[in-house]
Amino acid sequence: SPAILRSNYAPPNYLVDTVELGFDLDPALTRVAARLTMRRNPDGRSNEIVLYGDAVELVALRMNGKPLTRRAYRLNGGELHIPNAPDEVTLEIETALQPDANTSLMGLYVSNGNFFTQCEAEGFRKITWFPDRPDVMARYTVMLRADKRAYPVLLSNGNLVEEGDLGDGRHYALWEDPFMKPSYLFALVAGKLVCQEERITQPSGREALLQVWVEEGNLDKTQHAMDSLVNSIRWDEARFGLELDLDRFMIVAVGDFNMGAMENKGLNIFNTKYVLANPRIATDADYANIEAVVGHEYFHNWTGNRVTCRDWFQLSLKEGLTVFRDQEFSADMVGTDSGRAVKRIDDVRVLRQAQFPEDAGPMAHPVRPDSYVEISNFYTVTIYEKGSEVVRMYQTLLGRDGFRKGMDLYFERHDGQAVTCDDFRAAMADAGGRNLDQFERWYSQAGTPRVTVATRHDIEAGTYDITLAQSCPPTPGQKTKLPFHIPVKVGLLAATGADLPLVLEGEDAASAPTTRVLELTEASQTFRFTGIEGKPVPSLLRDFSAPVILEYDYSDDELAFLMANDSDPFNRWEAGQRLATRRLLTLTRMVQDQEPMRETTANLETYTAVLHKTLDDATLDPSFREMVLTLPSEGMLAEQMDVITPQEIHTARQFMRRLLARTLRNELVQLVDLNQTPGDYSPDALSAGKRGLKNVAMLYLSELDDTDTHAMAQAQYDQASNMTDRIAALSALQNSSAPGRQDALERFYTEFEDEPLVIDKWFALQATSPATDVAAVRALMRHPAFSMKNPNRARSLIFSFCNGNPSRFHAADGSGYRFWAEQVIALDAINPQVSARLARTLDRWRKYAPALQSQMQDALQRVAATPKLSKDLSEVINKSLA
Ligand code: BAL
Ligand code: ZN
Repeated sequence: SPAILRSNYAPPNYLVDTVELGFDLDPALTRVAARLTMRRNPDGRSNEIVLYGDAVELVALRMNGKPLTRRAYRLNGGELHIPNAPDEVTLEIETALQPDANTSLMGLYVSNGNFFTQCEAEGFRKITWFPDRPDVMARYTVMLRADKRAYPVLLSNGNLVEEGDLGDGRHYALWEDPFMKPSYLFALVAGKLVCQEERITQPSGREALLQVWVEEGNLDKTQHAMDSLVNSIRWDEARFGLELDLDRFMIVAVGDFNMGAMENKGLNIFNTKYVLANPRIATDADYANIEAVVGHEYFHNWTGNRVTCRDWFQLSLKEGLTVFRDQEFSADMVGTDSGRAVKRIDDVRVLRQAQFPEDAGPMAHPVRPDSYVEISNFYTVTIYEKGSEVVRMYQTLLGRDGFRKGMDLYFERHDGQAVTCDDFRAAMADAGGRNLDQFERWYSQAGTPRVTVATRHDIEAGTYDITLAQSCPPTPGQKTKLPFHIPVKVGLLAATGADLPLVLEGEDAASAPTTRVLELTEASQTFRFTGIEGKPVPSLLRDFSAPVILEYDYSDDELAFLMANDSDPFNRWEAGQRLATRRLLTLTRMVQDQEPMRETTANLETYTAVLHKTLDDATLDPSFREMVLTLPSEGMLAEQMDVITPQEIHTARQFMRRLLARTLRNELVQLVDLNQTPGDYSPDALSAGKRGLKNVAMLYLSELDDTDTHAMAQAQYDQASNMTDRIAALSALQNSSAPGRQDALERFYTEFEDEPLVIDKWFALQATSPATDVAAVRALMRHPAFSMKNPNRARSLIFSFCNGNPSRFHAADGSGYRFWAEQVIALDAINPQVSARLARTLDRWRKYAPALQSQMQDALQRVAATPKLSKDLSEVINKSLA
């Protein structure tokens, strides 16, 4: 398939004013009648109408009332061209589809007997032929007709204007969306569903009906999603002055879904995983994720729907911004400073673990890509998470108020439009009175910049120089890079641990701040601070102020000092991670060299001493202490190595875990005792933090694999009153030789057999256990509860194994890679988006040790040689092998 290029963008030749859609819903054969009123776009290039269609049968096509003969239009793959069209056009298009045969979960499909749609990015063209591109915005009216008993609930975007019976057991509902929208925001839902609802009044006095729709039997799991929705609405009013613009806002949960959720105007469709929760089935992490995703989709109503993307290259315009908004929302919901830091740490962990590798691999692309083959492959951590970091940097550069002014100007200028990342940057620059031309490189250049720091203290002059130098490695299609505009937040710590006032040379010393943003815009720059008597310890890139890799040659003692004293909680955590990473990489090298790992040579004392102190510090949030106690993941460590050897990383990390468990045993036991949360379950940050700290301690203790720790995990499993404690205990049991481990696993299954989201956890727990090899995964695939067709289930077993069990997946005999190839191929025939995601697992094969590399290459080539691969999958495989 040919690549689509950003440079080829041309405005549409025709605009669509209104769209009337009529659906006769039937799982085996649904008929769709579309009526489009269109007119020539003054900015268009010609009088040719271009429509897109994908695997949808064209039954009839009429223009201005007359059937179009086969000679009057040209069909060219997925495009239908009508040349020489009049200036004003009414098109009537009839199509036929088979929703129950649609396993791609794009367009109109059936899940558990109900109808759902997914149109972003290009699913609408699976429903009808249409100018399916985001810069074509229209007003939609939708008539749904279906059997009343099988499909009592009929939903679409906007307001319900009419409903009634049609005779012969069928009924109808007519929906009207008052807002112009691109086709990717169209949605319909039909089926047996029930809802929880709530009415709210907004500051302007406008009232709105909020609904959360689920299958019957799940009504006891909707309260948290509803609370999260109400909180999201309140937060967007308070922080950005943005109100809900609809009379009715619906969330619908569906068990078969490719993504997390979808922001269709007024009718958000969600993966059940991000809606359903009660203490019995959902963990603290699930509760937090639901809050974040409900927020994310709700915030899209302004950043995405009211102002949308001109073309799909601008995807980060709405996604980066909306991720930033949901991150800020979640942080504000926690409230405390160290709670905010924990959220920040979580987000940075995702960025480093997933986005940095993407940016250093064959799929690397700028935040605003220049080309794609299949746009579905570009719903990436770069577009989302790096995009969010780019938005965060505006806030860092302009301040919170300046950023708000920029947002206000953005809406003032572009409400109702389809715009570009440049438009957003212009609003920020103009509102802030700043030149942000160079900042554009964050959108156009891929790769993670490296910032190298050198310092120099001149005792006599009392000056301290910080020299920042930046570089960025080559990425596909981009050999050389120009300097970025990088905000580097810094502080300087005195020997007492206190922050020093930061006075740059030539500045007035009065009221100097203790944290400031250095703006690095050149390849190298030196910043001179004055009035620095004793040698300070620099705290660099506070709050992770830019998505870069920062290198500075800290001594172990300096890191321990920062870990104990830094007023910036992010950097306090960061210092601990740097110390741990050093130890772990040393240990990994010992394993590689077949040297025995020894505590003394591992030089762990500095690290464990300061860990002791941190864990005992009851003034620190439990969730923060949990973060400090968590070692860098195997994936994070892999990122630090030139040649990745997963087995050795695993062995070294396990060694360190056991060592820490032995060294800190008494503290860990105490943490378990002191952080119990008796009484009714509450997902609030403090309670969740306590459970998190207690459970991470229990998991460490399980490494000791003795009767005491077995008994501790078994007791927690038996007495757990919520899923967080239950699954943590189950995990600790699985991580040991406890006699009750198999029995607990079986009991867990029986108890939650009817809760698909919990059975996903059951599969995932086994898939990620170092005890589970490929053979065991294959056996689990034969379990009656396993299905390849349900994305959540496929992810819970296959993805969890391939991405979350490195020591087994990277088995020396290549069995993991052969398994991967088989599953990628099998999934592609069912659902290309899911298979292309799994394909990404091997895209960095060149980073691995040669013996693994060649087997990975074989597996990739085996997939490449398979006939009839989807566009999605072949793009990923071709780029990986290129
Ligand atoms: N727009 C696709 C799903 C999301 O990012 O919300
Ligand atoms: Zn989004």
